[in-house]
Amino acid sequence: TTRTPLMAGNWKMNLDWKQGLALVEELGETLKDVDTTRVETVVLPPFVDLRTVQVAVDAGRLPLAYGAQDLSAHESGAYTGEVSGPMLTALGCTYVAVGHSERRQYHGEDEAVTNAKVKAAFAAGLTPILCVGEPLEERQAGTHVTYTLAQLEGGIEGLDAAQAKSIVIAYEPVWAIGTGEVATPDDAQEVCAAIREALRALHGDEVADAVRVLYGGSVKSSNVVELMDKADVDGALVGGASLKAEEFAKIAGYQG
Ligand code: G2H
Repeated sequence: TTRTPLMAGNWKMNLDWKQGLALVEELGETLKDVDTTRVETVVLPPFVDLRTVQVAVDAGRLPLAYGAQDLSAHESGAYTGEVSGPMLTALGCTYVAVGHSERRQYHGEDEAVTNAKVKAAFAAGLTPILCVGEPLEERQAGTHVTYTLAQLEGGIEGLDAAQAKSIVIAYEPVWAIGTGEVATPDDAQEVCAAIREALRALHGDEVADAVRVLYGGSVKSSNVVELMDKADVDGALVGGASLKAEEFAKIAGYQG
């Protein structure tokens, strides 16, 4: 593949600013030995840790890109508790996760909201990492591909070709998230390939061949190599394992 692999650490709702600072310092050390240009390395901390990451990156102590786990669909104004895309861009963010299953499950975010947030991300100059993936019932019923592709199509509706080409898709089967139960490399490949073919049907070869499709769900340094071995898996969205500097550095420095 000619696509640059991408490893994104999703800290979720972990680490207050002091703990975030400690992890940032550790990551700066452990990533020294990692070629973060070969594998694009990204962290998605809580909003309150973003400024810490920005300071370390600007000082040359942390060789990675960063972003947020969510953003508002609105640009500014009376939306109490929300954080906008332009606010993230001003903090040096280049990525933002959209439609994570935990947003869909616990905050009722549907296709329309997810699509609006994808568009808000692009409007602010951010690259959305659109998360899709099926719950256990859909997997058991054998409808996991159809279900996931419907989320994909809803999420990217109305994008132009340039936007579609730059988006990142993360396939995260809900049953594999934080459960220790990783999808098999073949399971991951099946859906990641289906996502790429759906992009091909909608936007053509150039887009389909450029888009990074990540796998997420209990990725660790011990299983990342076999997942990355698959033709259509271009990286990982890493939760729990991204909270340990050494582990995350091993994932970013994996050797295929
Ligand atoms: C899936 C993943 C990161 P974990 O949500 O987004 O988390 O690696 O803890 O399963």
